Amino acid sequence: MEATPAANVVTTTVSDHIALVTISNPPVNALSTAVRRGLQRAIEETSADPAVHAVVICGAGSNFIAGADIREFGLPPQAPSLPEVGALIEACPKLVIAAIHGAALGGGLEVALSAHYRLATDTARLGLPEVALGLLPGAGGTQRTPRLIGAQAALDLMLTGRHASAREALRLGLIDHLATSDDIAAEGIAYARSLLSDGSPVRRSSAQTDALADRAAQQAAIDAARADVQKKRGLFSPGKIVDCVQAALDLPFEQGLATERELFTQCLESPQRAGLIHAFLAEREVAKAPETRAARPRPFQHVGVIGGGTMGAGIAVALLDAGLTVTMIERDEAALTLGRSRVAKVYDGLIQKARMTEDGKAAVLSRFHGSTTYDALAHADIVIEAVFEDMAVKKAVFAELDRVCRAGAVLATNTSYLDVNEIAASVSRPGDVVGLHFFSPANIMKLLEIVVPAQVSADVVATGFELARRLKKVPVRAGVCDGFIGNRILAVYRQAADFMMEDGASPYEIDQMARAFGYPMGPYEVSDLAGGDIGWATRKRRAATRDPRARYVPIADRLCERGWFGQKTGRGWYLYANGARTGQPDPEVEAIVAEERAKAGVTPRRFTQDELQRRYLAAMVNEGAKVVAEGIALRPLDVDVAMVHGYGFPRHRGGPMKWADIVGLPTILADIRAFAQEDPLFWAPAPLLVQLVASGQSFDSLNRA
Ligand code: T1G
Repeated sequence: MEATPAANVVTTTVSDHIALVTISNPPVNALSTAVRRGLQRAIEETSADPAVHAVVICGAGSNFIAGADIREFGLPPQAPSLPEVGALIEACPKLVIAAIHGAALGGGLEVALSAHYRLATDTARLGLPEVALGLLPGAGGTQRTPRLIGAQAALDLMLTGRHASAREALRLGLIDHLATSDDIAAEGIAYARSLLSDGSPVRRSSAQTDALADRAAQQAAIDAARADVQKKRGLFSPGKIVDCVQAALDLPFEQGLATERELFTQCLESPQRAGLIHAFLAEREVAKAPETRAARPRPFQHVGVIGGGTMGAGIAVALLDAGLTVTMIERDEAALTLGRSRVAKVYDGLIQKARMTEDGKAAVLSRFHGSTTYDALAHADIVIEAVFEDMAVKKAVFAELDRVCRAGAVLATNTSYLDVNEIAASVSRPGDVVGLHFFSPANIMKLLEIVVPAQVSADVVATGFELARRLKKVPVRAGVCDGFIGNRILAVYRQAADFMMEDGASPYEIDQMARAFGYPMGPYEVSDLAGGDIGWATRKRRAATRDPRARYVPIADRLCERGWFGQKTGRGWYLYANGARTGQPDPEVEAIVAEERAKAGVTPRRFTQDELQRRYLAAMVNEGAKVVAEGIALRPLDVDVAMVHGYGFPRHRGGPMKWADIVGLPTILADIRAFAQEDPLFWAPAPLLVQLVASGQSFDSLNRA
């Protein structure tokens, strides 16, 4: 999109004493330096213009203002700052009205709160989501919002980052008036006229006191929020937000503003800001693949799902939730009934939580069909196969699809590691075959690996991305290799964990390290949740091709041989007494670990948590670099998005490649070279990593290539 010349990002038209100030900075009217300068000029000029009695600020396009320009963070600040623009707007001697449609988020809402009156269209969304970027509202939001709506409501908006509807905003007191049409400029001008004719005074948010009057109640809300924040694993900015609202209660406005500025700067300098903004931008960048630029998706409404197991049923629910029509195919009626019940169970759960009605369920399931014959898919636009992970079984399914599906139908496999090229080559239309690798539970997990085989046509890949958009999934383009991006990297850092376990660390220490780093679970807890038998099958499958020189730790096999697969068998690495979802360390597991160490001739040693973390992450980053170098992932950011959305990598660290950039690639490479002293095969440094260090570049430099 052609950038709007700086001169035109803010325009002012005056008619009949009302100045209409319009911000036009596509795609979301972010408050770039040019917009801030434009707003400053507009307010200065209209303040000084005797013909102007009131000023209406609105946004062109589909939004008011989506906040500060995220891409400017980390760059040298340019004047005026947003707090200065806010102060100018608030100090304006003429009535200033913010006319809101679409998004008024972050700095965008702060601009509106600096105005004297606010109206919004019915579909507008208002919020202060800075916490999602590791920041806090840094343009007066933490001081003006509590003064308008009280500490509790303000903290709720700032700590959740959620978007409030216009009606809720009116109820809260964030806005004063609901527009009756979507013509926001006209609505704004009409509202300004009515305020002028009512003789409404200039009303500065910074001077409002009512909402904070009941000091005890406000303090209670702040204390409750502080207690809540302490539960949030290692996040930096939430605590600062609470400190700011405390300042809003305790201090005069200007001093509160100074506190906000100081704490905002601390958040800006925190690595979490870099990680979270990277995650925000990266999950939008991943949707831009060569195929989505080169081709348009094929239209689709009817999707077939082969298999009604856990994955098939989850995929069906995701498709139904996106408003698509679904036909599930199973080998016989009994299996089909099971598949149907798995789908229905999800909606029954929503009804129990009062998040759906029986009518709602019936309406969704009216788009859900089942059959035991493939002919039911003759008119399907897309078919997703989710059957047992066996090449012969997959090929048999695709042979049927090749027989019945209409020309132009997209044939997709949900395999998590099998060779998609081989599956494609087994049908008469390999150009229509693509991998769509969902993650369990498929109706919940955001990640969708779009696996691109050699013969696929660009519009089929583009259709995969469009499907992801419709399912509100985060798509990551992946090349064909064993495990694609995510599972391939998982296998390697899991090996690193097993090596540390055999060398002396307990599986519980390793899980503790991962949780301390920000993961919701450690690798052994994840194995127990997913089922140790899945990894066991992978290890057995790979045994034939494993490099005989490669180190192999059989401890996990010992547990699986005992049938200790995890939660589903009541024990795995942990004990799950009486169906508990949280496991207890198991002394028998530690005994097996000690026994296997002895067999391997290993004298166990102590590991610090720091060393555990360095090895775990170095293995992840090193394999990530190989995946990028081989073109399995387009860019390092694709690895980051896959690991954040599919493998629990802590979002505030941005992803393994971003984390490595923040730590410094020379440090990571030095670690890998040190670890390679013990095991040169496993710890062979990725040539891409060596090259980037040698040229002083970062992984991020490849994201921009
Ligand atoms: N700055 C720069 N670019 C932005 C942006 C922003 N604030 N918001 C969105 N974009 C880009 C985005 O990268 C994408 O680019 C395109 O716009 C469309 O976005 C001082 C510190 C507004 C609800 O956190 O939540 O203000 O990929 O795909 O689904 O206190 O974007 O096309 O090149 O998401 O319709 C606070 C972030 C900033 C809001 C629209 N604001 N944005 O959703 O489109 S911090 C936010 C959103 C701040 C002050 C502080 C959403 C949206 P590209 P999209 P969408």
